[in-house]
Amino acid sequence: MSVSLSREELNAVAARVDEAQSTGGTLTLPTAEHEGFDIACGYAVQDMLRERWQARGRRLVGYKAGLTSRAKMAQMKVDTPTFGFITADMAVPDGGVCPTRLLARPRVEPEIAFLMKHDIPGSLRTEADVLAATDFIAPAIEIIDSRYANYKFDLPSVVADNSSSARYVIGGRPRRPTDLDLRTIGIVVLQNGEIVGEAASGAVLGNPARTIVMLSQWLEARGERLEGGSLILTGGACEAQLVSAEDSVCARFQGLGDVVVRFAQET
Ligand code: OOG
Ligand code: MG
Repeated sequence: MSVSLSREELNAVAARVDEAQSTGGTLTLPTAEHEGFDIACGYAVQDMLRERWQARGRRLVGYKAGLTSRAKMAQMKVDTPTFGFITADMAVPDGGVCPTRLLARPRVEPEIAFLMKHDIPGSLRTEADVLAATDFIAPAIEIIDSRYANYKFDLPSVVADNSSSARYVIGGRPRRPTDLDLRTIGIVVLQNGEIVGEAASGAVLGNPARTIVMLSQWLEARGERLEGGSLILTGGACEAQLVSAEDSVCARFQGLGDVVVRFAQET
């Protein structure tokens, strides 16, 4: 993979992303600041961010995919899925409170989460491979937070911002993958009691298991692999909704129960 910026330049971008993500600050687009900042540069910055966090003791628990549904691609005006990493301390308990103080412009989206059973040696090829390697499917709310003003970004920039990853809530009733038809799970999102989003799980690449196929292939191309116990957020099934302090959000998943989170300035 060719990267057109020097390590120093990429490191400087990673330091700015780190600062914005830690304080709820706003970033200027790396693509506007550095000529030639491409997707490879975005992932190089993301890797540096991951190293910085791991060095500070933040534990990697898995990955998130972004822009895997048409609704999300249309909303954000980009046309390729992206990946990011998630850490243990990003989790908010189901029914818990998510503080907004350190978030810039949080949004919520309903996602199907996978918990992998064991290490996946090579890349997975089919949806059946994915189901065989999956321990549980759980419903989730991802709380994304773009550090770019007005959610205006391009692919290399959003990748550098760890695909807008911020917090996540895993809840409901986890189920074995073979007990579900992963294409037709009905999802309704309520914000302060009003329906603000509706989708079927198949809005994500026809079947959210497809996200795991793409993720495992992406990891394989990077010389990494999907580890047993990894948690994967497969991508928002419908458009993300902006939230603010005092909002309460419930995502209701057919056969998988509800995921609930409330937002507050402080806890
Ligand atoms: C990019 C992240 C998208 C998803 O599930 O599609 C994402 C963004 O919209 O800020 O997490
Ligand atoms: Mg998402």
